[in-house]
Amino acid sequence: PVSQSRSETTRFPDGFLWGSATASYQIEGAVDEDGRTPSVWDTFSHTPGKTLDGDTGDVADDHYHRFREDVALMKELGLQTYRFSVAWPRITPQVTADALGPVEQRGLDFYSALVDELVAAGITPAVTLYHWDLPQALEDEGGWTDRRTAERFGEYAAVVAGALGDRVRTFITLNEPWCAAYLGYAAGVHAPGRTEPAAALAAVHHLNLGHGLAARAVREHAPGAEVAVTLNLGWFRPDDESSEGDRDAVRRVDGLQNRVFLGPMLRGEYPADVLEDTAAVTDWSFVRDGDVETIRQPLDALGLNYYSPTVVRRWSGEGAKETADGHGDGASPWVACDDVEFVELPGPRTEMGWSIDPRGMSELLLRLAAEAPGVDLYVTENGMAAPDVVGDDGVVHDDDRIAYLHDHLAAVLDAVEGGAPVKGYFVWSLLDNFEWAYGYSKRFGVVHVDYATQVRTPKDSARWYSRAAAENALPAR
Ligand code: GBH
Repeated sequence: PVSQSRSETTRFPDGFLWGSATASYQIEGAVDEDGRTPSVWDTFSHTPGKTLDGDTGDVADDHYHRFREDVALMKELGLQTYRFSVAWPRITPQVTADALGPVEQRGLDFYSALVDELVAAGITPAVTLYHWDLPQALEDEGGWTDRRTAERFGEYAAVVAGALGDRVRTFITLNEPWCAAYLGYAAGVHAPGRTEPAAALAAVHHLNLGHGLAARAVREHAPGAEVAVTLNLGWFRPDDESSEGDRDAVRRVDGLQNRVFLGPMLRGEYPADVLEDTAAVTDWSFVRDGDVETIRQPLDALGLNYYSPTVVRRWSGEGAKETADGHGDGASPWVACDDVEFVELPGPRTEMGWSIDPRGMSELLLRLAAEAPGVDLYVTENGMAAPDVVGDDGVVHDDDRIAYLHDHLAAVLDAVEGGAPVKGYFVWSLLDNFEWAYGYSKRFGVVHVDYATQVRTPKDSARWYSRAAAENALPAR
């Protein structure tokens, strides 16, 4: 693919952090160990037909037992920071909607040992408090549709912040609440697999509320740490810039994916047009007095996960509807958007079928910089799935991934030059891992994992990324 970047400098700002990211359920395995109880992803992945080939996270990368080896690998690659998530069911395994229950010390000990190992290796820890593995017991009482889940999440955040806050640089409250709410409760392709549009909007609000309560708890219990949240903002463009209908389609999806989170988090208000657009689905009566003030907590940093662009247009209602959002056959995550078409883009795609356009990276970073002045930015995820082709030398030669990372890092530089305070970049992912509904069929790692033996082998992209980190600059592709 041709680089669409305008950037001419290849140096990153001094102190820029080069890292990698993972998530608990995708790598840990050890699902029955040290008191852990099931999460919604255990239940979902063990339900026939929900994940490709029935794959589960039961073993995954066995990181729970191999974390020292994995930290050593990061150190060898010269990675400077590591974003991982804490599995809530390891910390308070007996949680119910009404009470947090006792803290499981063995769960805390695991993450504490991981943090110690990182610090000893000179790697800065960044902790995500919620990357989708909700305790199943909470889902049984309504999950994110119930505000008590948000309340318990705030209490759980206080426990983790208190235990790890002396050594962790950044706490990220939520990873991609868009996915948790809409893929989990409207499209049903993620756990808990519900397909109820009204439930998804209730989940949006209670995830927002959970963010606010957790941000406040981290501030109190880990006063030295940065408070952040990670959003997967969409980069939406109209099919026809001159069409009012297409531009309105952009407004609609931007409202549902971006502004419904940014509004309350940054400005303490839900966008009026989103409330109006969704009025036939819900009256939003789950929003109580004071909630938006709770959601709007001072933030030190915002995390952006960016993978691909989206083009939309107003659907005329005639002929077959284009559904390039990947939800053609089933329920849609796009609540109240029956008249929005997702347009199939020409050009390069990743193994996920996602289009590639690095310009979305710089534009979204610049948008965040404008909307949240004074707040630091991180790219908390970016990367691509690519086929598993191991060369005769036993190494994956993933030139396409190197090109993808190069072009997106160049787009980060564009944003920095445009004034966006981007402080670091976390490649998704350190390791090949359990790719949610796609199971082990999709590989995002810069390090290859042989699932039969658990042997880790850095791909060419890991070596290339390692050089970028060492030079704090963009190497040639
Ligand atoms: C992230 O989700 C997750 O945080 C991480 O756990 C996961 O492994 C990783 O990305 C890779 O999937 O359907 O063409 O319109 C990203 C989920 C990806 C959902 C882009 C929306 C839109 C692409 N998002 N997707 S398309």
